[in-house]
Amino acid sequence: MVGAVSSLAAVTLFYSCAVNKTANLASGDAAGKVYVPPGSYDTYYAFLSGGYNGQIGVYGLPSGRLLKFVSVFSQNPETGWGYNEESKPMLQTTYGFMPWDDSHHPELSQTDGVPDGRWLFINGNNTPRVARVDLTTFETTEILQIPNSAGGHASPFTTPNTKYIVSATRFSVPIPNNDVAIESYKKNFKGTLSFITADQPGKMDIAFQILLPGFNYDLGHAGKGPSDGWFFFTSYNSEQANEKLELNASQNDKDFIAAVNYRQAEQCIAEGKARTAPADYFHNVMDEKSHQARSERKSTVKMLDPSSCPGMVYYLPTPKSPHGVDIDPSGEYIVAGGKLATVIPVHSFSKLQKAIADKQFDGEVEGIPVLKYSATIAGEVQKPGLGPLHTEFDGKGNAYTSMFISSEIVKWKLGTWEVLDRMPVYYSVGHLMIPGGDSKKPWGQYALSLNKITKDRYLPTGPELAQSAQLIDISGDKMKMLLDFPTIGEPHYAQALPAELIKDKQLKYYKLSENTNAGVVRAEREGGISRQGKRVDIKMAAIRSHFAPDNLEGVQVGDTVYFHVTNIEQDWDIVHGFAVLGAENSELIVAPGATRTLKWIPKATGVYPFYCTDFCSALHQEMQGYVRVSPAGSNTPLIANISKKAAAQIAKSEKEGHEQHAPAGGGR
Ligand code: K7E
Ligand code: CUA
Repeated sequence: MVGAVSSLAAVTLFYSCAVNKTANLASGDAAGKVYVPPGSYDTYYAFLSGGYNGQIGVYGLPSGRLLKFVSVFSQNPETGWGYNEESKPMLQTTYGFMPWDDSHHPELSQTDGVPDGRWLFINGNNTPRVARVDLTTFETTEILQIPNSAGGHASPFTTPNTKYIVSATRFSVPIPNNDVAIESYKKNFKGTLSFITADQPGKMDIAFQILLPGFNYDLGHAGKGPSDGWFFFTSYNSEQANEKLELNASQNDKDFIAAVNYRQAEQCIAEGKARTAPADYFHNVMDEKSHQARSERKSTVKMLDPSSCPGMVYYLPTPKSPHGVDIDPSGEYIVAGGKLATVIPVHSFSKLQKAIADKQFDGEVEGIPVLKYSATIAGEVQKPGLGPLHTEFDGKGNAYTSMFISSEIVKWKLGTWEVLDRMPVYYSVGHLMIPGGDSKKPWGQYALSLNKITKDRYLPTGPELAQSAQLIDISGDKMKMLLDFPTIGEPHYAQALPAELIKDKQLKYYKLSENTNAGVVRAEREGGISRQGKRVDIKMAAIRSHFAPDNLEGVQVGDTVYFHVTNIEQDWDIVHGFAVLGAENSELIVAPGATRTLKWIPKATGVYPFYCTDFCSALHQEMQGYVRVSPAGSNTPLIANISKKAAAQIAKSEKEGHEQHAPAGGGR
C-alpha cells in the first residue's frame, strides 16, 4: 500500500514537471471571444463557490468579470451581513452563532431538469447547512441546518423540479452524537442522507433522513428522465477506517455509489415505516417585508432505516474512492470520478434496473444489497488521464472530465467511451462547469475549469497565490483555451445560466410602504431617540445626502444603543451606509427601502461622529452626524434634532405612551 501511495506521489511530481510553465494556449482570436465592450453585458451569470470563505462570487462570462459577492455563511463586514441585527439570526446554529463556513457546491433550482433562475442553493460543509439565495435580490434568504450530520459535503444537489435538495454527511459519527471511543467506529458510527424540501421559499425542512453504514459520503446527483426518482451518492472509506484514512481508506479495490430510490422512501414514509428520531437544528429565514431574520429550533426528523424499507437503497461497486457522480442529460449514464482510479467507470441506469429485477447481487452491507459491478457497468473510459474528479456534459453526446493529478480537462464520447480531446489546465483542476452541464439541457458553449493551484500564472502575492478559473470554448470539435481569471475564494463547484433568464427580474428597491421592520421610519420626521432602561433606540432616515436626525444626545456610558437606519430612497442602486466611531462590529449597508440595525456599546464619554460609507452623491461627504455620550447617570436629556413639526408630532404621540422619547427640534 505504501508503494501505491508513493507511486501516486511520483506521478504527481512527474506531471507537474511535464507541463510547460509558461504555456499560453490561447489562440489568436481568443481575446475577441471574451471581450465584452464597455457598455455591453456578459451573456452568462456564473456563480462560483467561495470555498473556505463561505460565500459565492458572481462573475460574468465570457469576460470573467467579478460582479458581486453574495454573503452566505460567513460574516461580511463589507455589507454588514452577520454583523447587523437583522441578519444575525441567519447564522444561528445549535453550536451557537456560527460566523463562517466552507461552501463548495452552488446549485441552481430547476424546473423539469433545467435551471430556471429562481434560486441558487449552496452547502455549508463544516457546520452542515444549506442556504437559499434569491436570484431577484442576490441575497441569502434562508439557511437550514442539517441535523445528525457532520460535514455537509454531498450537497445541495437538486431533484429535477427542486422538490428536494440533498445533504449527505461526509464524516460518519455516532447518531445521535455522543461520547464513545473512536475505536468503536465500526460499531457506532453511521452516515446519513438528508432529503430537504426546497420548492417553497421560507419553508425548507428535512423531509426525511436515511441512516447508512459508516462510510464517508462525498458527492451526489439526482437522476433525470428515466432515472428521475433516484439519487446517487458516492462514498469512500467503505473500509470504515477511523485513522490514517490516507492509507486505510484506500484498501478496497472498490467503494460504492449509493443508488437511492427516493420515491420508494416516500412510499415507506406514507406506510408509516419511518421512525421519529431525535434531531437538533435551526431553520433561519429572512423576512422580506420586515428585513428581519427569524430562527426556529427543531427537534425531530423522520428517519428511515434501509432494513425497514426494502428497495430504497442499493450499492453500486465503483473503483477506488469515487469522488464525483454525474448523470448525463439523458438520465441513462451514471459517471463516477475515481480519484485513484485509472479508468472512468460509467454505470447504466437501465442495467441497474435490470440487475435489481434479476437480483444480480454480490452480497450486502448491513442489509443493503450490493449489485454486481459487471451487471451495472455500461463502460469504462480507458486512459482518461490521472485523478478523474468531476464530469459535465455539453448536451451533444460528449462528456468532459476534470483530471486533478494530470491537470487537464478530457473530452470523451458517451456510449463509445473514447477520448476525443484534452486541454491542459493550470493547475490541479477540481470541478469543471459547463452552463447547465449537470442538467437535462446543457447550454454548452463554454467549460470553466476551476483550478486549485496557479503557481506561475499570475503576479505572485506572497505565500498564497491566486486561485483561478479558466474559460474554454467547447463549441467546436476541439477545445480552445480562451481566458484565465483569478477568483476570490477557492472555487470548488460553480453553476451558470444565460443572463437573459434573470437579468430583467432584478428587484430595483424594496418598497418602503411594505417595510414592517420594528425600527423603520418612512419619513424623516419619524426619526428620533428613545430610552428604556439602559437600552437606547435611535431611528434614523437616510436619504441623499443626510441622516435625520443627525445630532443625538442623551446616550450614556453603559447603554446599549441600537441605530435603526432606514434608507428611504425609492430608486435603484441608491444605497447608503452607516458607521459610527469605535463600533466593534461593522458598518451597515442599507438597500433602498430597507432597514438595518447596528448595535453599539459606547465605552467612554465624548462626541462620536457617524457617516455614510457608500459614496451616494456629490454631497456624500457631508452625509454625517454626531452622537454625544455622557457619563452613566447624567441628566443630559434625550435629544434628536429633527424638524419642529416632526418634534411636535412625536411629543403628541409620546403623551399617549409612557416611554421616554425625545426628538425636540433643537429643543433643549
Ligand atoms: Cu471535488 Cu468539495 Cu465538490 Cu472541491 S469537491 S474539487
Ligand atoms: Cu449616503 Cu453616502
